[in-house]
Amino acid sequence: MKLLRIMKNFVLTIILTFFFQSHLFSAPMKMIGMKGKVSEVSKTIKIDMYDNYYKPKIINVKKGETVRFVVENKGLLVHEFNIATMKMHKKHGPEMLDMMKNGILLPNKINKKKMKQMAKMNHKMTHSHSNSVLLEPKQKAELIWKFTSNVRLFGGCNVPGHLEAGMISKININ
Ligand SMILES: [Cu+2]
Repeated sequence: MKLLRIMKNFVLTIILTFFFQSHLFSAPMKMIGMKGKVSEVSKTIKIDMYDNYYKPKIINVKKGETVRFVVENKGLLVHEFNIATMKMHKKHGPEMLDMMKNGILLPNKINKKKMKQMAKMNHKMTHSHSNSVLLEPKQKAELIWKFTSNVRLFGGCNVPGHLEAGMISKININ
């Protein structure tokens, strides 16, 4: 009887684990907001990237607001501006490390050709998340994001070592 109960608990644990994992996979993106529409942009915020920090350090937005981020890399290294929770940044780090190990991400260059080749085998290597931009020195890009909740977000760079070095800006959602 005891064995049966253990078995039951084991099966239940597995079911619950699958349920929560599948739920969590879809949850983070909705939680942090969504890709915004150009027609709904109500504010433009300029983000300058340096080695290894952003200007500004604090970003103020409102809940429900669609913001156009104009991101410019003024540093000498490749940098990312990724809107995410701290937990998501931590998870994204290893993906970037993989890109570096595969020669896609070089200190001051992105090997786009290799990125395309690798993407056929592993979609993570494309790095085309709607909540981030990855830029070479002197490159500029726009990111339109709609903030839909009060969750604690950070603009961060997940190029290995950069976040730890201070390449992170706090996003205040009021
Ligand atoms: Cu960086």
